[in-house]
Amino acid sequence: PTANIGVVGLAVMGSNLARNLASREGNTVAIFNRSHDKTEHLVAEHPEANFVPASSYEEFAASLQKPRAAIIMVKAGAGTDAVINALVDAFEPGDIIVDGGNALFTDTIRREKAVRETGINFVGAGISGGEEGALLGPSIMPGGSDESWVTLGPILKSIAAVAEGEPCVTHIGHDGAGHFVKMVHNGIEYADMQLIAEAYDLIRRGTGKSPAEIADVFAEWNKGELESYLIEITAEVLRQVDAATGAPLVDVIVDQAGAKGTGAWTVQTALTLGVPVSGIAEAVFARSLSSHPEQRSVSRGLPGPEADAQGGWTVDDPDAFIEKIRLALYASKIVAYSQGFDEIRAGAAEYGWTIDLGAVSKIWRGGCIIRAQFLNRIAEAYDQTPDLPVLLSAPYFVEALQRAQHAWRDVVATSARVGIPAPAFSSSLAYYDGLRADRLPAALVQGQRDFFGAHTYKRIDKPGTFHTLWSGDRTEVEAEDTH
Ligand code: NBP
Repeated sequence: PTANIGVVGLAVMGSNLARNLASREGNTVAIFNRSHDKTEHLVAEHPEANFVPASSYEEFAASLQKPRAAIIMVKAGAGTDAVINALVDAFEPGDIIVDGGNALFTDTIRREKAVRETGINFVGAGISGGEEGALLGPSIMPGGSDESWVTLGPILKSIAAVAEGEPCVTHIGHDGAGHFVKMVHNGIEYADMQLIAEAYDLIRRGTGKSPAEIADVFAEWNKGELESYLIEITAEVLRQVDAATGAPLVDVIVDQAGAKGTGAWTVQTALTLGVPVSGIAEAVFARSLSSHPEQRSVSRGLPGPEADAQGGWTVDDPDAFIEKIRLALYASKIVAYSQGFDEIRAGAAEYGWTIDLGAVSKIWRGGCIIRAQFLNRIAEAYDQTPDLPVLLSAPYFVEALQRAQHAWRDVVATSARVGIPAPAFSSSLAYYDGLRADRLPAALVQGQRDFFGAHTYKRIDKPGTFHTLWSGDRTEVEAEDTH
């Protein structure tokens, strides 16, 4: 056997990952695909690559040095289970099976448990960066055992993106930890994209600037604290002119955003964990709202405000307005990341993972869709205080929020006043104000709960659990803690 790593599944992601692996010094890559023509095609297209093609799982296993390590890149779900079963049959105890697809972390936990019984290591690895990342260097989020990391670590480091001299891969934690973190990465990505879209919409409707002019605004923002891949590509998309009509491409694209489900997973998981990822949730819901044309068409005639953005409203000072939106975007982005890291913290506590949050932010600096300068600030915050209860309370972010908050409030108020939906901006602000509140109306909610369901409450002035006899004489009694 000559190969030190294998790839199963040679569609676009697997092919690119295999080519990336083969391009690195010292790697020989065993390759296998269910339909053999894809394997032959890849070998024919890349005669320079160090590939060992296999036409069966047995041949694939025989071509790998021990402990064998293979990365699966097939359609998530039933395909992944089929390949795992075949590899478990062909491999031996001590070998390593990596699922590099977008699996739901609970599936990864289940698979890891089942595969572990055979003595084989199973590693769920989140891989971000799309096709280009797979080929040139993705951000990689592997879970799995410490034992498998010994073999896999050097191989994954050799193919990962590099940010400021460091490879964008770290052992996230056991079993499903890697896919959990990848899931939250995608959730943050949804929020980031929605916030940028809201910023664009407000600028366009408030200033009347063309998409190409707004592209210049984003290109300028990309030189400052908002510098990121998503801001960069936003400028590119806005600048694009449709060849068929000559119109800005963004005006030709149907305004319905699709989703493959990882954003929804992030929110569903957060609901189960009790983590308020409201910005991410609004981003997922905004895509859902956009994708109901039948509801939107019957709602078009609904009344709007007097100063209606659809009726020729414009701002007096476009430059000042744009700067306010930049600040609102930055503040809301801080909230989105803070919520995402909160979910990782809560997931780690729930599933017993030890996750270094600073290390997570560092491996997102390159290769992945949310790569940004900003992630260095997050790493610094966790370096200073590893058990920070909420990211936005770190000194750097407090200062940034202080600087941004007036503009943020102004932008949210304006959007409400003129009827431009800014769900991610406004929910982020509500979250921020909720966190910093001295007292929340949750006290009233708890009172209501006690009224109709005898759910009890705690008092601010003495320990214990209490209930008011609402349907009796309304005196207070000490109650059993029913929480
Ligand atoms: P697809 O998701 O389109 O899957 C196609 C591959 O799955 C083919 O190799 C196909 O083999 C194989 N396959 C299927 Br379908 N069922 C199988 C089975 N029962 N047994 C064996 N092989 C089976 O490929 P992709 O777009 O390259 O994505 C691969 C993974 O990467 C997915 O999990 C996807 O979610 C993830 N992904 C990630 C990113 C990212 O940015 N990180 C981007 C895109 C995709 P065949 O050739 O014989 O049909």
